[in-house]
Amino acid sequence: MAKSKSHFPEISTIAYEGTGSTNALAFRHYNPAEVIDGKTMKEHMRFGIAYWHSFRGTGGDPFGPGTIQRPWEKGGDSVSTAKRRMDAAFEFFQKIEAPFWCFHDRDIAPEGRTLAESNKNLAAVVAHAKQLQKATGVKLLWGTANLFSNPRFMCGASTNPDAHVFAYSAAQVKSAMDATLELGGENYVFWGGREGYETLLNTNLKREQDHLARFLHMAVDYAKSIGFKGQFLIEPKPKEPTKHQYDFDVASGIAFLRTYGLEKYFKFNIETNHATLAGHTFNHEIEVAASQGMLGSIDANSGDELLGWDTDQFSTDVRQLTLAMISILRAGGLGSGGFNFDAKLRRPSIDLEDLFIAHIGGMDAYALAFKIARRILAEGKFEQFVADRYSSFDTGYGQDIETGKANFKSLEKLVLTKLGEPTLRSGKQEYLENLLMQYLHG
Ligand code: XLS
Ligand code: NI
Ligand code: NI
Repeated sequence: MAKSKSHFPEISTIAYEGTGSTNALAFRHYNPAEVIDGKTMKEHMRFGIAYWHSFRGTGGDPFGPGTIQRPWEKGGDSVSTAKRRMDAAFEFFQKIEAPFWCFHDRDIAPEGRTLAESNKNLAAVVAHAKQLQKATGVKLLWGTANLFSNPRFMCGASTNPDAHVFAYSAAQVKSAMDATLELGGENYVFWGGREGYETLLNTNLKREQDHLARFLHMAVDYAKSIGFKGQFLIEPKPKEPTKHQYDFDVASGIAFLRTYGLEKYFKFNIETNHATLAGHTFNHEIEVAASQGMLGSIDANSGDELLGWDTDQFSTDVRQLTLAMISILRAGGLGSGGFNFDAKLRRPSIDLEDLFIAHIGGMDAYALAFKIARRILAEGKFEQFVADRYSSFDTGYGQDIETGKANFKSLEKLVLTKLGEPTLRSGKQEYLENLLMQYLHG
């Protein structure tokens, strides 16, 4: 491949300068080369860059068009622009020290007038991406299909009332899975797009959910047929764009997958602000997935505490991320998943360097949270507290309850003859919150 000119000539590879640094274009906590437990930080964190935000986001909102202009965006929505944009993207991935990227089919290649034309465009750009991956060592964390932007998907994709749209969606996902396989993707994501409804007055909820399950079974079968070994991930979100999305949160996702015999094939891609929109904490969603061995990957971002929609901001909330990291590390990590920055610049953040600064902040916040969480787990104070809190189930009649040896009659007898009234123990929430503050702020 010809060595093209730099798209970021003024910015070199972001260096780790430590906490003493005041350089806005340096890492203060994420040291990619630092070895911890035999693995580099780069390997531990598995950061991914979301193509749709970082290279297709223009800052548009419902009140006005984009504000962000990039020098490589000339030549219209063509395959050659797509390739030039991708060159810029891979230069960015390298300079920001992210080992992974993620994409939707329609982010990377223009949609054609027909499906055949779209497939052709996609194949051309995927071939280009494959070369860039080889040249840079950047790998694909996951691929997915955009089944929500084109007007044909206005009433959903696999949950569309029209079988024609279902068929089209199947064809599109087939190509997106081919592309993901071709690029060695480690996972494939299903975010619900417009899989939900606006009003039950025009909706057969049961039929739509059956169709969604049928679609996912087809995806599982197709993956087997092409030898795709990556992990399938469901990304729950409670609302937006539809009023009610079927993959509402992790708990409803688990129920859905089990109802339709799909639980063996899927884990969850948990997005920080989707959790908040569902009325949960990020940490809660991680724990629910982890409790069933279904924690897959993270879409790292944040909402705004005053806004009730998916603002997709970069997060520097170290407290929240530390709590999330404790749960992730306790669950044994993310396996083939990673931390994908599903986050975008604010509309007035129009400088090229803002793209770097935003990711530096997100990466530093996660790296710092990772380090604090490791210390918390190593010292084991919270773990010990929780273990003690449940210790009455470790022996005697408590153990009998857990192992199924106790029943209502035996327990009634025990209370009447021996136990009497329980002794109350404090939950110590304030003590634990203060302890957390010590780890965070000394
Ligand atoms: C939208 C989702 C989307 C998925 C990928 O809210 O976060 O960006 O991550 O389709
Ligand atoms: Ni997401
Ligand atoms: Ni989102």
